[in-house]
Amino acid sequence: MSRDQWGTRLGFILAAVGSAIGLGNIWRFPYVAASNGGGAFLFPYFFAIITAGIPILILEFAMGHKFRGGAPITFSRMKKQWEWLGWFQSAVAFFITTYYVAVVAWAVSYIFFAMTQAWGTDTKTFFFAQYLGLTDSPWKFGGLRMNILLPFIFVWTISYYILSKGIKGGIEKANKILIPALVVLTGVIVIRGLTLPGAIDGLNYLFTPQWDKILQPKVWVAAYGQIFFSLSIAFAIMIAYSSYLPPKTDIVNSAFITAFSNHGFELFAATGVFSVLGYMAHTQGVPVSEIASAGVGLAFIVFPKAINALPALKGFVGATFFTALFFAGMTSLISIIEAFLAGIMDKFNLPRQKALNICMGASFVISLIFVTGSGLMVLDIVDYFVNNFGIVIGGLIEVILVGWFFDLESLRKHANEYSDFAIGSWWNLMIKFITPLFLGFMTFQNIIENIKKPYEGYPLSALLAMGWGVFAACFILGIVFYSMKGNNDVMLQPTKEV
Ligand code: MET
Repeated sequence: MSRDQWGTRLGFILAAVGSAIGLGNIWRFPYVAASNGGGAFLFPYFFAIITAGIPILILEFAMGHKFRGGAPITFSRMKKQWEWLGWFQSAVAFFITTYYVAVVAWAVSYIFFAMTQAWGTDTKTFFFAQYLGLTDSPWKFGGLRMNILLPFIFVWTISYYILSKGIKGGIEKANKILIPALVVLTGVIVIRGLTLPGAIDGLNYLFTPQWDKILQPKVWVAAYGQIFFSLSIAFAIMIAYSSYLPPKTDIVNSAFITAFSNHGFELFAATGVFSVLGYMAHTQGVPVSEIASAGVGLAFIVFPKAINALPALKGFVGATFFTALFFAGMTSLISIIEAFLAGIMDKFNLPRQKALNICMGASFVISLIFVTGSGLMVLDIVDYFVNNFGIVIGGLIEVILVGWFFDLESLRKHANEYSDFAIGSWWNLMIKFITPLFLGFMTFQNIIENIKKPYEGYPLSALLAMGWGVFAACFILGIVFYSMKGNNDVMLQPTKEV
């Protein structure tokens, strides 16, 4: 079987940007920043972009491009046993998919709610009680929520359709439409936000550093976690996407364009969100910090409230915001499914359609848990553990293995081969020393903290099963898939020398 390929380099960049820009930028970044000291978060955030985000993105583009496979085949071509890490990262991607799709489905519902402000004045009760039917424990599922099931199936169906059309005809095409549309929609929110009174208070909150917070390891781990999540690195996506690149490709430039577009967009979208929050704080006479600290509910509770407070065009601005969230989520969702789909297609030599049915079938079944009354709590736990441990530790192992037990220099040469500007040895320094040191130390601290103090006060049994358990499941799935008999002999030989 010949490997699928992107139609154009622009198509690849749009798809990579589409993967990077997602719920993480619009829904996650504002609340992670807000709960980690607002402006204080930005310093570790930029530090993590430079020391880890961009270097790892270049690394993954170079790896996928050179070894032409999804994460498992790529790692196995570097060293046979490393295939395990590829499966570990694919498992992380698999679990993220299961809850990511639910949040995209909420966004779809909220497009409609926004039109008439169906959420009423008490947006919190509406979201938690009426919409999610939230129970009082992660273990109390309370049955499937039919109101969520409909948009949920809608989102799954679109993803299935796009992915079944392949790389060029599906993913590339979808991104060519959705990404420009997303930029326009977000632009509308930013313009509306910035022209509201009080906007500046929201921006001040986001951009004023509170230096006392930055000594906490948890802020740094959250920053690294956010960078990895936001750039879609260390969980199989970018390796898979770059494996579909034509041989002569400018790797370095593509990585920089992807990273700058993603973080530029992240701050752009946050400008819109925080200026609207600033306006709301202004009208209610409360500090922005009070409004912004709403955790996962920021986009679905606080933002609707802010829409209610707008002087005009509430339906239009609200629907625009949630459509943006929907589009951003869709382009990321398809990338994360492609991440483990590529691994399955490679290893078992399956045609796309068949592999897609297996992969999406399995994630669909598990994702149903997020359509129940305890969905939000399970999501909060899984998201926290998968990001702060799964992604971060997968990334840590990746940089240690590749930096110390592989010819890193050969990857730098490969990345530079067709690139307009070459990366210097600073890159080796980041991959080999800076990232593993920082990430290793922070992760260690964070593990200790989490053992001492259970996350968010959830019952220990739930944290063990849904948090640590999912993390352990990624390890086990890694071993299981690694040991399965597949197309391994073929896997040792790159299909094409590049
Ligand atoms: N990069 C994506 C985001 O920021 C997340 C990974 S792909 C589901 O939302």
